[in-house]
Amino acid sequence: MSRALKVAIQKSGRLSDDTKSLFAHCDFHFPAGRGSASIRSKAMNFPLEVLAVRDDDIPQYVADGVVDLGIVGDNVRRESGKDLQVIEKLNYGFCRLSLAVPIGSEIGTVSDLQGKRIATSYPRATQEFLTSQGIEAHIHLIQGSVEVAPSLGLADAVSDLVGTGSTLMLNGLRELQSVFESQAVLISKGKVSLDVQAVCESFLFRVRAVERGRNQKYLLLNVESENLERIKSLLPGLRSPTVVSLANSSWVAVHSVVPEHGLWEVIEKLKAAGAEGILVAPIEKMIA
Ligand code: PRT
Ligand code: ZN
Repeated sequence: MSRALKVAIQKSGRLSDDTKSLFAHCDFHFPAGRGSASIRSKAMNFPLEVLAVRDDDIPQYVADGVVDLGIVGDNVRRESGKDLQVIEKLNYGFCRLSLAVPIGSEIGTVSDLQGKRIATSYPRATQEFLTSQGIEAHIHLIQGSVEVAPSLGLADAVSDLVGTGSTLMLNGLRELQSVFESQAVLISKGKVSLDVQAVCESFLFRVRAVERGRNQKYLLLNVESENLERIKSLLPGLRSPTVVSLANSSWVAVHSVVPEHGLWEVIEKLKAAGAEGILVAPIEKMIA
């Protein structure tokens, strides 16, 4: 007998909107009305039960088997120290854990951190990094507003999450070294249990289709046939692009799927190579 797949997600925070949008694009529908007040909700059209909790609790729930899967920042998975696998990177919630120091600080490189005080909410990851660099420093655990620790005289440096970097700047800090890059990930404790394996496969099939589609664009352009080979060489698509003849026989239309990352640079090169009428369209789902 199969049962519903249980997935823990962040209840309210930086990952919750993107996670809800991912689920909506996967066509998992939840009863309306109870909204953010409900911790547990069952999808109406798919065997899926979602547990909405604080992100810090998710690794424990996955490790204990309370849920089959979880969605958290990879930083939270790493810091938990639990043996949890990343099943899929979800391409949102991008940030990095970085070591930073006050702008006027004498600390210029990571090796200058020897013997210094570092404030962080990520003691495990920070300690692991320092150990890997052969540095002994004093780690001060602070939950929240780590960036003010140096100005309060509590620390010489911080190890904190950075998104845009504006929080560091506003607090007179400069990045010394990135410790690791993070993004939202789908985690599990290894193989999911047998009674939920088939449901898990179809859940992953949908998540992957949406997640891949989100990061690719459908690109259409027209080009004179004599420039076609140059255009083809610039398109890094899945396979070779589709080439369609046009009413004007010396021109063709080219259709291709291209990664969103670096798209502007590709478009500039395509234009320089003779592409005209370039259209970029979103891809809702992409089945590999
Ligand atoms: O309530 P709960 O415990 O569930 O949430 P939380 O407050 O612990 O986490 P939340 O919602 O702040 O973040 C959830 C996840 O989002 C993190 O674990 C990261 O994986 C990811 N994420 C992405 C970030 C950021 N970007 C980010 N910028 N988490 C935190 N920040 C902080 C950063 O440290 C800084 O203080 O946001 C502030 C603004 O950053 P800048 O660099 O853009 O100025
Ligand atoms: Zn948290």
